[in-house]
Amino acid sequence: MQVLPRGFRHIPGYLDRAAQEALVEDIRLAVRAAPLYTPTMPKTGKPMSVRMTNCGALGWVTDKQGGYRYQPTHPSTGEPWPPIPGTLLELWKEVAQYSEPPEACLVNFYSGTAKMGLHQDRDEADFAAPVVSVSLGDTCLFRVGGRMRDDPTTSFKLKSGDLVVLGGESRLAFHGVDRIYPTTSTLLRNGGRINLTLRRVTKPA
Ligand code: MD3
Ligand code: FE
Repeated sequence: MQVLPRGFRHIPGYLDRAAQEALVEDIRLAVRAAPLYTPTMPKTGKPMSVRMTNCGALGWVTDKQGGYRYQPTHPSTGEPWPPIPGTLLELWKEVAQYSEPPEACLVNFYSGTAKMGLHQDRDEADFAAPVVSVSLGDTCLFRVGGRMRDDPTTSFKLKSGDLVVLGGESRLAFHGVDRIYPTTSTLLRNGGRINLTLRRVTKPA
């Protein structure tokens, strides 16, 4: 039986092709200022297969020494993260149903063989705010479960232009990306998948 946590919304085709192309250009500019880097797991130092960067006042990073955290600067360049593109701030206003703007936009880049293991997003101080995710480029097989690691999971595909809003009970649901389907989109010249996640990190005053 398919069980999706309450507050989970998948909106297929939210962004049309022109909006996706414009967003890719915004992300290319951001990546020029804040290059993709290879994050490593806490304690083991094992590299993740997904490469990452961020936009916004705070960015999510991980490495062997410091573990999972948010910080205001890029781990290699030491520079502040570039601003979150205006179109993403507008998109948050449209779908988040949350009064304050996001503080972080994590940019995940998946090559054809990259994946992301089942995990919870729990490094934020404010779980009242949703996580909003935008998919660009190749289709992926995505999995979402419940609040406990062993809860049953539901799998489905996320395509270029799709949005996922994780609010309410779904905010702390376990989730992951099992695989990428190469050559399923023509959006990115060299293929692969970009996922953007918008997050509120601190509690508003
Ligand atoms: C948040 N990224 O960066 S985003 C991550 O496609 C991450 O790159 C995935 O998980 C990606 O942390 C998935 C969509 C998503 C789906 C379910 C969630 C984010 C979620 C459930 C709870 C919180
Ligand atoms: Fe996540």
